[in-house]
Amino acid sequence: MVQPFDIIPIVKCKGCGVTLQYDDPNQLGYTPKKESKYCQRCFRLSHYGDQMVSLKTGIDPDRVVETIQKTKGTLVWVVDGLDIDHGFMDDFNALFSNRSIVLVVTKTDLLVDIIDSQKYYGFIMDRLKSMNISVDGLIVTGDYGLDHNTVLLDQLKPYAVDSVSIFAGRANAGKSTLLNGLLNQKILTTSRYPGTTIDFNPIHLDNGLTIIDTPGIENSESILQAVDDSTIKALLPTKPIKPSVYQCYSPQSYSIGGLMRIDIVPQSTVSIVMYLENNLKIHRTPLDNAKKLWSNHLGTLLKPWSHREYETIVISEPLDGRDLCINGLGWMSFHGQTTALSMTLPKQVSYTIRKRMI
Ligand SMILES: Nc1nc2c(ncn2[C@@H]2O[C@H](COP(=O)(O)OP(=O)(O)OP(=O)(O)O)[C@@H](O)[C@H]2O)c(=O)[nH]1
Ligand SMILES: [Mg+2]
Repeated sequence: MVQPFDIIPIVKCKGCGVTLQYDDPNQLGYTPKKESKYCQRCFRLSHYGDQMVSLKTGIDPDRVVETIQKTKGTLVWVVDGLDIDHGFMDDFNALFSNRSIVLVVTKTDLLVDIIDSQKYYGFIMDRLKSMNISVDGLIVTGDYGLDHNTVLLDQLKPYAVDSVSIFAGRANAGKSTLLNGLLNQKILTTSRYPGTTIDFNPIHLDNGLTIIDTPGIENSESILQAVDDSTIKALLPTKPIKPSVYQCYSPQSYSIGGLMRIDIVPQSTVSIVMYLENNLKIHRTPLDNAKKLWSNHLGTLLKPWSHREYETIVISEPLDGRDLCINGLGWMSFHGQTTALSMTLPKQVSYTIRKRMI
């Protein structure tokens, strides 16, 4: 017979929403202390920034979407302001129809040196239109709008028509950071790595409202999925982006570390402005030397790099006046006509071409 003291209640980690367990240190949710409110992984992430387990695994994106669909409430969709293009799933509005959706754009403090707030706001509105995404409200956080908590709450109020608000979005968009700001307390675990929040994590507020932190929806076509866990942070900007400008007069190849390479034959002059993590090294070489450089130096001089196979994609669409956005990496802006342009990047990493942001 089961004795009452054998019944262990299900307790969730306050930091990441995972069910706590006390038996297996190698599985998610482990904590050695029964009275602990946080799992060991959250404790270590918060105190030592230590990864413990791969943060790219374990959360099934379809399950996250299904659970959001089944949960009644206002959807607060959080998007990383550096990568609006890859912040949504295909058919976004069809996935989340018949509910109020507020879009919150984060990390705009990283854009302060390159675009002003009015232009940025206009850019987002345009971009949403061209991606066929419609939302009921748009809030731009950080340096371009507001500081968290009270202001954000006030801005959310008109749209948060339900007593429940679900904060969801791609992994690493800044959902848990935003909620900590809104709560004015560091309750939820945040980290530089995608995949920090493990399960749905409701927080009941004194005023009767509930806000729910959710696991980020993994972006399988992001370059972050194509590199080792230890490399991820080298790709993610933490300081305002400083663009680097290149003038291309003759056939040239530009390698971003060993992550990707872009080969250009200009018609006359092409200027390229790259918006990437500031410490990534760009190697420029005459086009006829590019193949040799890659075969001799990928992973040594050219790093960070990917263990995945690479593929070369010929871009026939004119890029003059356009941005080429690489999923998870950043974007480059082109001015001037090219005769030929191709890029080599790890397989399954997606890209978009859009009207220039700046
Ligand atoms: N500069 C800057 N960094 C931010 C901002 N918001 C979040 N971050 C950083 O982005 C990283 C990810 O933030 P999280 O809050 O953990 O993101 P998340 O969406 O909850 O991530 P998952 O739980 O993995 O889906 C952390 O390093 C944060 O410090 C912001 O507005 N500006
Ligand atoms: Mg989170």
